[in-house]
Amino acid sequence: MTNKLLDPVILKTDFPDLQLLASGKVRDVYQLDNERLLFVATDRISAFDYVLATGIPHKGRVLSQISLFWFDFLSDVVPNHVITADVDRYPEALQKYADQLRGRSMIVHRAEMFPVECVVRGYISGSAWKEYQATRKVCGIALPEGLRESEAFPEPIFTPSTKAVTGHDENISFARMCEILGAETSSTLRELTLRIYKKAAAYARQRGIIIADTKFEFGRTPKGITLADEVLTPDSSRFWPADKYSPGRGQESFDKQYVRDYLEEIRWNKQPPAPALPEEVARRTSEKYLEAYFQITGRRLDV
Ligand code: PZK
Repeated sequence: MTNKLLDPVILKTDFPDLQLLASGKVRDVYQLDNERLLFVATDRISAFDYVLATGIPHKGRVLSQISLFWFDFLSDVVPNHVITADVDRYPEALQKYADQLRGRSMIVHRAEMFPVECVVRGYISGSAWKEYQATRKVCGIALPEGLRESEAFPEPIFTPSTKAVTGHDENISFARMCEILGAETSSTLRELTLRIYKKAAAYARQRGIIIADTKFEFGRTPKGITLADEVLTPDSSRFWPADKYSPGRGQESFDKQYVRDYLEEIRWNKQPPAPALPEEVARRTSEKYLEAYFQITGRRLDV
């Protein structure tokens, strides 16, 4: 019999003596000292831009372990910010939080982050599909006529964005990125982004997942330009189940489809407060995250 008390859903962590550096919809970053941060993934889930009242069992661990898999898989292409995810090797001052941290956290190098999000798209979807229909371009990149929704681009495209004041991402041209970061850094980030995406997407495709698009964040550390944040997770990417892929329409989300379907069904007006999820929707969604972890890594997460 499984003891569910061993895996409580964590919506809010409780680290009273740690200094919070940044808090996102689903993850939090704490400052440990001048060189090191503690990165923590909770079990929160967002949909239609809001964090829901219900957590998804195992989600924080699944997303952390997926990022760790990719950091290792990509370590021959780019250095990454991970120092360790082994809680037994965390500083003594964190040991009292070991049960909250295990499996869902990592200690990372503090980086000087570049204020541009490095987005790469292999398939046309979301804001890119809207922009293409209006202008036949995406982020200033001219594209062939006649692309259908969800179709693969002839080649993956680099479509950088910046955080606008609203908190929403604003697509920018590569020329604008060069004004912000300089041409040399911008070219390096574009080349790295495309190489990383191509290597990861080819691997995932063989394992039944289409990575339609994704977002990387880079910073500067003593290792040089370094891959940071979370990497190639369902939260930072569009994952599509390959066996259901069909261009000419929007695709099902690998992980959030049950959540979106439920929220549409109850006709939530998409204004706060965000509703809770029925237990069955949360459980089936949890199973999708565990399945994504298995499909990508070939391993089952202990539950
Ligand atoms: C850093 N974020 C985004 C916001 C999050 C993450 N290695 C690093 N060095 C310095 N800063 C950051 C990182 C990383 N990764 C990333 N903010 C700061 C962010 C909210 C919650 F978990």
